[in-house]
Amino acid sequence: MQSFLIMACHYLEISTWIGITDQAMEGVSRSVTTGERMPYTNWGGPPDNYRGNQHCRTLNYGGRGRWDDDTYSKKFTFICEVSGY
Ligand SMILES: [Ca+2]
Ligand SMILES: [Ca+2]
Repeated sequence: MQSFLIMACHYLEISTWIGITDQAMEGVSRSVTTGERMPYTNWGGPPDNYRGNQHCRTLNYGGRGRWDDDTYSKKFTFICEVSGY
């Protein structure tokens, strides 16, 4: 999945929501769509769960393809996973 996300965001240099969250269990990244675990270690900044309120993963923070955790209330470009294609 990570390689797809990097390809999809190749020309973007802005933070992008990628449909992954640790809302259910802090520190455990899972797909919002499938619940599949999405372990990842190439963070652009520490996944610090700032103020206990950062449960969404973004791509392209601190370098292209790198992840960050952030709050739901921020507005970023997004990528959604759909089935049936
Ligand atoms: Ca979190
Ligand atoms: Ca953070």
